[in-house]
Formats: sequence, structure tokens, C-alpha cells
Amino acid sequence: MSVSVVVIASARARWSNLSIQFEKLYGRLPDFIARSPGRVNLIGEHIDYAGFGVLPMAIEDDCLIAVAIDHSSSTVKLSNLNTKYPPLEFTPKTAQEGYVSIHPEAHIWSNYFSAGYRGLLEELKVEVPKGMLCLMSGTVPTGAGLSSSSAFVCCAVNATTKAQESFLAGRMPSAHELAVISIRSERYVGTMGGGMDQACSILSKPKSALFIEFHPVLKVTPVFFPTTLPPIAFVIADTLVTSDKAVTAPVRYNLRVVETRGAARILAMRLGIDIPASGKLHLKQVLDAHFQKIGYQAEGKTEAEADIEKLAEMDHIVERVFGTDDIRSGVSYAKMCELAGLSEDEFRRLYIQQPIRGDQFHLYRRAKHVYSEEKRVVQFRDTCEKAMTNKGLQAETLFSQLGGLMNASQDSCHSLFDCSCDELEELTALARRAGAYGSRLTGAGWGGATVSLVAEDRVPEFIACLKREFYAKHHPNLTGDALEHAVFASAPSSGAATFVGR
Ligand code: NG1
Ligand code: MG
Repeated sequence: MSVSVVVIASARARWSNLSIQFEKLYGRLPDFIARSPGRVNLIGEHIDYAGFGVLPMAIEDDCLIAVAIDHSSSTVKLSNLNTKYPPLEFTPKTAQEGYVSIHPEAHIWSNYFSAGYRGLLEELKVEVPKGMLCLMSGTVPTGAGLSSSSAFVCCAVNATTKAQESFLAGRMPSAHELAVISIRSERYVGTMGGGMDQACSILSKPKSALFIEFHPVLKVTPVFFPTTLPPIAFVIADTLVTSDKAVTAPVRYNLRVVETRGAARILAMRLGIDIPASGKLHLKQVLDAHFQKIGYQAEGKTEAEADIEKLAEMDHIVERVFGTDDIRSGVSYAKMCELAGLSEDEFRRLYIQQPIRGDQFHLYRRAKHVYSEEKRVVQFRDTCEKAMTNKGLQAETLFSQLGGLMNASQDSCHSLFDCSCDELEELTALARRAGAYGSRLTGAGWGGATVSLVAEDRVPEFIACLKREFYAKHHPNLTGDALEHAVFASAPSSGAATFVGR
């Protein structure tokens, strides 16, 4: 089994068109083009910010930024090939002033560039940045859960690094460092994000998905699919319900981050785990501290077996602590603070760095989702790794196991994490009827795309069925390229890179 390779024939034409348009705009050719891909998350949703491992795959859709270095000034000019996005021009302020102002509440496209630019310069303490003439071209659909935002931030970090190369002489950051810088940078845009998207965009290797761990440090391991079995395909289908995370964060994404942080603190208190003075503690640290405290012994179990056992035990603990009548169906902010042993102001200071709005805080259902979702990630990875050496394995068995985990993930996102929506429910159910072994939302949810596991030889009829039963029904005017871009199979792409030469 290999993952299907679908060559985007227009890629080469797009690169040369970008150079041609660049020359028209700035009267010279670019010095280099930086590229960062979007990603599809195969499994592990809303658990990166709780410290747990996730399993995404970089896709072919990407962000390109063509850059010419301006040695005569520090001014940055940025345009987008898509002229609906207005150009940006600024002369950077001093390092102490943060180089460039970012107004997350303004929700402008260029914030993502500014975030990457600023994050990189701050991290590497660049004194007088070189000027940059930039032209961006993006093919990752926005608001689709395919991480157009991180592709852009990572590409800005990558482009800025390359443009400031002469200043950085001898201390060019590694890809790993660039991933860490990109994770921090994107927070300037106003979301309290995990790190999956930036790590995947920068560190992915060809022909593989990427298992990403965050705690205690960022660590990535490629995950392969056996080439000895019939090929598998991951088909992405967009509901076309856009969910702009930056806009909805206070009532959705950032609210979930706060719920999981509150749950972690309260669980730690009940389990007698020391809470650091900073208060910073996520659900993965609670798990680690608990099993260290009770002296857990893995006794001849594999790492995956031990992890699964621990995660199942955490599920019982969540039942015990949060499954009581007064907490199970949600608590007020005041009640959550009381359970956390903090005043409302103290809780806010420790755990809420961005505005949120919510009446009910669902400690029980969010913690249940996080621990069970991580269990599925461990099982998914373990199943893929065992399949690499299991000669007698039938494709049907493997596909059903992986698909079953994806379906269970979707159920949990829907019923415990409340990050699905009617269109995602309809499209994932349809995908299963159309022959997918598994189908789930991908990315933050509340709209955006689904990912379905399909045997490669069935992809054309699968896509035809989705077009007929979903797109023709809900989006009858969607045709041609726009339709091809809404539903497609994507091969794993490699991570970010910078290409020099014309
Ligand atoms: P998208 O789908 O790109 O909005 C977000 C976060 C991830 C992760 C997923 C949910 C950012 C940049 N991305 O992705 O870190 O938490 O949601 O699994 O914040
Ligand atoms: Mg995003």
C-alpha cells in the first residue's frame, strides 16, 4: 500500500507565473521563492495545545512568497497575486518596538506575514533588517481547516530568514528551530494555537505522514504506509462552510483552549499533583505527573500498550472527577474558578491570554475527548508501524482499522468537543456510504474540510458520488476548477523549502 500520488500539473506554471508577475510589479526578478505547504490532519484533533501528539500530513497546496532583497532600505512591500487582498508596505520599527504592529482584531490577511516576519526578527535579534519586496501566491483554501494561516506564517518566517541571511551568517536556524519560531509567531495573530500546523508545514518528509510530539520538546517521526499493499488515498472534501478561526476564536477555538487548561488544573489538584507557580500545566503533563507519582511500571508492555493503558486510566479519572451531576453538563466561569482554587481574576491572568466568551465550561466532555483522541492517535500510529512488518496483513483489515479510528475521532469531535457542524456530519456520513473506510473533519472544525480514507482504485467513483450527492445539491453553481479544488485526493508533500534560481 502506498499513498496515492496526484501530480498537480499546474505547479510549474504557477512558479514561473509568479516570477513574471513579480517582474511586472517590481521591475526585477525575485532572488528566491519560499514555499510552505498546508496540511491535512489525519487524526488527533484539538489535542496539540493539550500537549499531546498528532498525526497530520503536508499537502500539495501551499503558500509561495517570491522575494527580492532590497539592500538600499529596510522597507517591506508585500502584494498578493490575488488582488482582492490589498498590498502592505511598512518600514520596520526598532527591535524594542517590535518591528511591525499587528492588530489581530483587524483580521487582515497580511497579519500572517507580519507575524512570521516579526517572530523571526525578534527571535534572532536582527538589528537592521534588509528590505524585502514580496509577492505571495497561495493555493490552500482559507477557512477550510487545511491550515492556510500556518502555511503563510511559516512561509513568511522562511522568506525572512533567507532575506536576512547575511546578518545571520553562521547561525542560520535549523528547520526544527524555524518550526518552533513559527509556532510562537502565529500567536501574534491572536489564536492560542498548539503547534501541529507549523511543525507539519516545516518538518514533513516526502511520502509520509508526520507524528508530532510537543512535550517535553518538539519531536517529529515520519509515519509510513506499507508499499506492499494496494494503495490508499486520503481524499479532502471541503464543506465550503468557512470557519475563520481568527474571527471566531473567542467563542470557539480559544474557549476550548481555556476549557482544557481549566480541566488540567482541576484534575491536577484532585490528583495531588504539584502545580508550577506559573500555573502552566496541560492535560499531557497531568498524565505524566500522575503516573510518575504512582510509580507506574510498564512491565514488558510496548510503549504504545503502556500509553493506551495510561490514557484509559485517565478516562476513568475524568469520570470520577468531572462525571458528577454538578459538573458533567458544564459549569459557569465562577464555578470553574472555584474548582480551580483561584479567584476569577487570577484564573484570567494565568490561563486567558486572548478574549473569550462563554457561559458554560465543559470540563468533563473536553477532557474526555482529549484523552480518548490521543488514544486513537497512538493506535493509528501503532497500526501503521506494525503494518510495515506484518507480511500476512490484508489491506481490508488495515484500512478498516484505520478508518474505524477516524470515524471514532469524528464522533468524539461531534459529541464531546462540539467542533463539528451539520455540513461536516452530512459529508462524513455520505463519505462512509460512498465507500470510505473512515471520514472525519480535519483541522479546527466548525466547518472546513473533511478527510476520508479510500482505497485508491475507488477514488474516482468516490469523488463522483460526493459531487453528485453533496456539491450538486448544496452548491449547484460550483463547477470547473472551483469544484476540483473543493474535493480532491492529496499525496503527502514535503515540508517548507526555499528555492533560489530563476
Ligand atoms: P486550523 O484548522 O488551521 O484552524 C487549528 C490549530 C492547530 C490545532 C487544530 C485542531 C493553529 C495555527 N492551528 O488548526 O494547532 O489545534 O486547530 O486540532 O492554531
Ligand atoms: Mg489555521
